[in-house]
Amino acid sequence: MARGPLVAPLAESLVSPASVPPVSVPPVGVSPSNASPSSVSPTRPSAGSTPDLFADCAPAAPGAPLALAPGAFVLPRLALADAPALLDGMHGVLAQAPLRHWVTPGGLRMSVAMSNCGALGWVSDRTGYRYDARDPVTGRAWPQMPPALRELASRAAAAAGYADFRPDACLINRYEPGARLSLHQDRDERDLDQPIVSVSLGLPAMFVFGGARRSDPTRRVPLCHGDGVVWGGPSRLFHHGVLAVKAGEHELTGAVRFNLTFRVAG
Ligand SMILES: O=C(O)CCC(=O)C(=O)O
Repeated sequence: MARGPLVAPLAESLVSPASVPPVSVPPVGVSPSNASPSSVSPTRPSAGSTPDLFADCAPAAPGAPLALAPGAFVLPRLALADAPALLDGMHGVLAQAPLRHWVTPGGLRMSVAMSNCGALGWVSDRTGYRYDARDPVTGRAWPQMPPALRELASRAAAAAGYADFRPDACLINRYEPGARLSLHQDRDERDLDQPIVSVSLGLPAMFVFGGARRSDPTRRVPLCHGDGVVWGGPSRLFHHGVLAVKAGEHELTGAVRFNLTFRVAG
């Protein structure tokens, strides 16, 4: 996750649920190479209704990529079958590099707990945001990226039209109910030609995807267990965030949501 100078700390007000109209992302008959913003037609629920994320997240087979913005795609349930192996691999990482709540340069404790695997890990403290080859908590190199994670990331990228994606960083985010990630850009990575690949596991969440400017319109994208999101090319630096996760129970993760976000950072 790249949060440079233009990226606000985790101020809870940056993503205002009231100002972000909920939309669903209907299937569209486009391939990654021909997507345009108009490929997604927002459909709003009737006034006053709240999207039922749990109903939306009933297990389903993987679906065709849904165009979200130029270069950005939702990959419905892409990781459903791999989820147990992904969670096994992730827990192996967390046994070596436990989750922790980073502090932002502004001194705020992030509500999302994080850890990393791969050659580089995303860290934050009072001195800034950066990628580091060592876990500042343990002093050791980050655990290796489990093959199941690496392979899934490459497959997701390929499904969105990005061939040969070889991530060297996987950020593990754990959301307890109420945890959220404010609107931000991922821009600490060295090679911005490489996409970001994100995989959701466990409780559902509402992902918010905007544009190059913080003030650009945003759309809400419900993310379910097994969903992938890939953004790169023209949307690589688009702002995004996650609204506060609602309480619930998932058969594989219990009361939390995990997100694995893969980058080529170095
Ligand atoms: O949890 C998510 O779905 C998104 C995570 C994210 O935006 C990030 O790690 O930069």
